Amino acid sequence: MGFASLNPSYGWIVLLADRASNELEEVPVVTIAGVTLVADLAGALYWEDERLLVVSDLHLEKGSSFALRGVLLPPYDTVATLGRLGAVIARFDPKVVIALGDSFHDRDAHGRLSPANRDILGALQARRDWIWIAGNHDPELPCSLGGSVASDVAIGMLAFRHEPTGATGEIAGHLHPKARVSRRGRSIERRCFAGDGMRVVMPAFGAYTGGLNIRDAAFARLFGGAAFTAHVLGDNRLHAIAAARCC
Ligand SMILES: [Mn+2]
Repeated sequence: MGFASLNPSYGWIVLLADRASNELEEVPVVTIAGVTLVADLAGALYWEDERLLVVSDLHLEKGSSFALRGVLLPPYDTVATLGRLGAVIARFDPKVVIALGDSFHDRDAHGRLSPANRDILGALQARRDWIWIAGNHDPELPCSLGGSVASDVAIGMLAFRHEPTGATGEIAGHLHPKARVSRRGRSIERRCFAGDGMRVVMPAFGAYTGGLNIRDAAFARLFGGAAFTAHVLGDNRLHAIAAARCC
């Protein structure tokens, strides 16, 4: 895969050449501090130059976490989330994967991974640099999980951390942004990337994760008002919608 050309009339779309078939394809992108990343509709970002894939807030074992407290959810969230992650990894074949924190729903959640899910995770990690960024739900992850653990990572113009600080070039998670838009009298709410060109907050990737509406004050504080864009994850494309137009 490689960028063919930027289409300035759309801004967030480039033409991507599939090297194998030599076909051109339009893909959505999000630009952060001058770096253009492919936005995958599953809720991941891919940095072609670094062959780096980033996902946030997997919240693995959320189902079993609730079960421990007597709230029964179907216990299939981990296998569903790992399955979607596997599909994204197969699409991009990244050299580096960053899990941007809250990868596990609670401090002990990694210990509740079933042997089968542990194997699935191990297969995803094979032949890649895997970085677990510490989140507030999973501040301490053991080496036995594979990969390395970090509080944050800086590469070139970009900084990867769990909780957004608003710094330039920051890719963060934690807030689980969702946007609600009304169209023809119908209101829909979908996960989104929230960004203003200099920083972005990623959607939660996990199967059972809730979301925070981007009109919440937490986003206004981060972006200094509503001058940012919701890159909304649609079924077939990414919809760039001004935050001020969301409700
Ligand atoms: Mn968090």
